[in-house]
Amino acid sequence: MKTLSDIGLVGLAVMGENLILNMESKGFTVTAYNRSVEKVTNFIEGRAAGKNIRGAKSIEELVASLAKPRKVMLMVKAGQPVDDFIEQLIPHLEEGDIIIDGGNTHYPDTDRRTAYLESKGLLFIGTGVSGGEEGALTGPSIMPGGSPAAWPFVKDIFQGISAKVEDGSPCCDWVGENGAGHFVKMVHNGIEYGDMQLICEAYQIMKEVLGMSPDEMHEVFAEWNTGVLDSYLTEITRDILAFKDEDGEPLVEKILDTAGQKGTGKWTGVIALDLGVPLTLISEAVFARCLSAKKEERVEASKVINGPAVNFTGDKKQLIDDLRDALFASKIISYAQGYLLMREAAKEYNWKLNYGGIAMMWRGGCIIRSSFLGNIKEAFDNNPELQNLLLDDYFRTTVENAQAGWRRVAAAAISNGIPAPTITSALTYFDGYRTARLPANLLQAQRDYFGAHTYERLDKPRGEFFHTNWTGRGGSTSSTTYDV
Ligand code: NBP
Repeated sequence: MKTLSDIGLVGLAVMGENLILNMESKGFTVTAYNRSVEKVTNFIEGRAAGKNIRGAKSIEELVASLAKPRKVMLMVKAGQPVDDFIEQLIPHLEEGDIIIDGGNTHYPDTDRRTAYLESKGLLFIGTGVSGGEEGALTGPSIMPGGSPAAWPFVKDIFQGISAKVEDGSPCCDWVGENGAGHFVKMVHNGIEYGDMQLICEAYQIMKEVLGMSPDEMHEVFAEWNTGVLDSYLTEITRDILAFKDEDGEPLVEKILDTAGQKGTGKWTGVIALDLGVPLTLISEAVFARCLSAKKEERVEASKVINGPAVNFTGDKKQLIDDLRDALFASKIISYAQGYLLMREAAKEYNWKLNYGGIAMMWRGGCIIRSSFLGNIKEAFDNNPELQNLLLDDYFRTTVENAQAGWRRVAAAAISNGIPAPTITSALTYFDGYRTARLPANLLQAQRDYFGAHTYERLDKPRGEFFHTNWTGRGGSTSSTTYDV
C-alpha cells in the first residue's frame, strides 16, 4: 500500500463504501472514516479486507494519512452533517487542500460552501453522483462543480471511477463553478421524475384502456427497449412487470399506489418558477406524486365523483404504437425543458455549461441513462448555441412524425378519463411553443383593465407601453411596468 492515500472518504453508508471499493479497484489508495467509528472497523475487516484501503479512527488520523493536496470526499447525509464535517476538517487542512461533497445537496448550499472554503484558502467541489449502489461500485455518473482550481487534482480519480460510454469516454466532466454540478444533478433528478411518470402513464393507459395484463405489458416494454426508448427505466419497467410475488401473481399490482419523494424534483420545479422557465412536464410529475400520496382522499372521491366509462373501440396494436410515439415525443419535451432550465440558470449564475458534455455525463451510470442522450450530444455538437432541442432537425422531425400518435394517446386518455398529466402537458407545451400568436393579448388587456398594468401593441415598436381607460371610469395613470 502507498505510504499516503490518494483520497479520504467520510461516510460509510451504501454510497461511500461502494465508491471506496470502486476507487480502490481503479488503483487508488483510500482512507475511510465515519462518524460512528465502529463502522470503520467493520468495513476494514469486512469488504475492504486485503485491499489498498486504510481506516481512520479520527479526523486527525484521516488528514494525516493523505497525500497533498489533500482530498477529502464527504458521502454523508446532505445538510447539516456536511457543514459539521467541513468545520471539523478546516483546522487540520492547509491551503490548497480540497473538500468534496458528493451527497444530494441543494445547489445554493454548494454556492455558499465554495465561497466559504475559498475564503479560508481551501478548495471545494460539490458533485452530483448518480447511479445508486450499483453505480457507485461499478461506475456512476459524476457531475462536479465548485472551485475550478480543484478539478485537475481530482479529475483522474473521478473520471477513472465513473461509468464509460461505448467509445470509452467517461460519464464525468467538469460542469462549472460553485453550485453548477449540484444544479445539473438536480435537473437530472427532475428529468428522472418525468421519465418515470411518463412510463407510469403509459402503463395506466395500457391497463385501463386496453385491458392489458402485466405479462402483456412486459412484452411491449421488452420491444420498446430495443428501439428509441432503449433506456435503464424502460428496462427495469420491463422486468418489474414480469416479476411475480410468492403466489405467482404480479407483484406490481400489490404495491400501494402512493409515491414517495425526497425533494429534488420539487427543487427543480421551484427554481423553474423562479427563473420563469416553463418546466411543465417535470412539475406535473412532482404534482402527480403529490396527488398519489392523497390515497384516502382519492378513494373517497372515487365513490362519489363520476367520470366517463372506459370505451375503446379502436385498433389496440395502433394505440400501443401510438403510446411508444407519445412517450418518445414527451420525453424529448422533458429534456428540451430541462435544458432550457440549465440555459437560464447558466445566464443567471454566469456558468459556462457544456450542454453536449452534460448529455454524455448522463449517457451511462445513472438512472436516466438512455441511448437517445447520444442524439442530444449530436444536437449540441451541431449547434452549441441551440436555443431549444425542438429546433434541432432530428428532434423537430422526430416529434413532428410522432405527433399524430401522441395526439391519439392524449385524446384516448382524456376521453376515457385516465389521468395522463405529463403526456398531455408535454403536448400542450409543444403546441404552445409552435404557436406564433397566443391569447396573451387578451390576458394583457385583462391586466390593463383591472390593474392598469399596460400592454404593448402589434402596431408599435416593442418597449412602448400603453394604458387604456377601458371603463371610462378609471384615470390615465398606469402601474409601473416590470416583470417578476
Ligand atoms: P445516508 O444518506 O444514509 O447517510 C449516511 C451517512 O451519513 C453515514 O455515514 C452517517 O454516519 C452519516 N450521518 C448521518 Br445519517 N447523520 C449525520 C450527522 N448528523 N453527522 C455526521 N454524519 C452523519 O447514506 P447514503 O445513502 O450512502 O448517501 C450518502 C449521500 O449520497 C447522501 O447525500 C445521499 O442523498 C446521496 N446519494 C445517495 C444515493 C443512494 O442511492 N443511496 C444516490 C446518490 C446520492 P453514521 O454511520 O455515524 O450514522
